[in-house]
Amino acid sequence: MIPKSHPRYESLMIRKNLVKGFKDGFVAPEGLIAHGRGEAFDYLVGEKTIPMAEKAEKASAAYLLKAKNPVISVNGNTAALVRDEIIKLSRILPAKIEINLFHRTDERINKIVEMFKGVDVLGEKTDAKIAGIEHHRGLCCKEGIFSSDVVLVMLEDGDRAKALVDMKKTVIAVDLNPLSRTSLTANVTVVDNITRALKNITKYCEILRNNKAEIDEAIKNFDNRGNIDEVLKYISKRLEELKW
Ligand code: PTJ
Repeated sequence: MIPKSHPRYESLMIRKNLVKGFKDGFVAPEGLIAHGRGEAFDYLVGEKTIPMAEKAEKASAAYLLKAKNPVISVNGNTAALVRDEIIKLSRILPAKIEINLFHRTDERINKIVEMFKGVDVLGEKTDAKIAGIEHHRGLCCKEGIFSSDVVLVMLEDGDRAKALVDMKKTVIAVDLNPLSRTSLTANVTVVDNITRALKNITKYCEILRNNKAEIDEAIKNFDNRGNIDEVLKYISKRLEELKW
């Protein structure tokens, strides 16, 4: 039992949920390693939503609200950590949900479908392929990711992010590592923990949804490369301040 008074309660609970997901068979063992990398970067931003992430979250909401066929891509880690938030966001927009796994097995797919029971999810059967992607992440659905105009990806690998951008889709990536290939390739990079990012994107969808002018403004004012540069400056400054 982890007491609520523990100074690292939230972080320990996230780990606990991922380990449970792993034991239940839908989080890949590699997902635990990927989470460790994310945690390290979360330390660097102070385990909170920094202003540049907030700006990217607002821009993400604007792109998603403007989209004709937005899709939220789900993998093992996101199913374990933000299933409820994904469902909430998909209803507000509305957006389709598609399961897309790097370490794809029928067993893991079925378990994730079961976790989303009662909600329409794509990805159990695939009928299209993303050009240039040889691994399982390339398998997708015609009515989902394949024909989408805006895709929200979390804990993504750089290959698919690039392939989706090459397909002229707007790629929104949530990734704590501002230097990952995904972060540098996406159209909107949210350097924040998925546990905070999804809530914030949903919050901005609720704020912006009836305000076309503000949606256009949020998109116009957003410069992804400039924002990543600001994240890197923020981290450097923070490290300087922490020196003794
Ligand atoms: O469930 P599957 O089979 O699709 O596999 C999923 C994993 C995560 C194993 C797969 O996508 C993978 O290997 O991802 P990578 O290439 O390790 O990339 C994960 C990225 O997400 C890294 O840059 C991490 O820093 C970042 N990350 C990890 N945890 C979080 C995170 N970003 C935001 N929030 C997190 N909680």
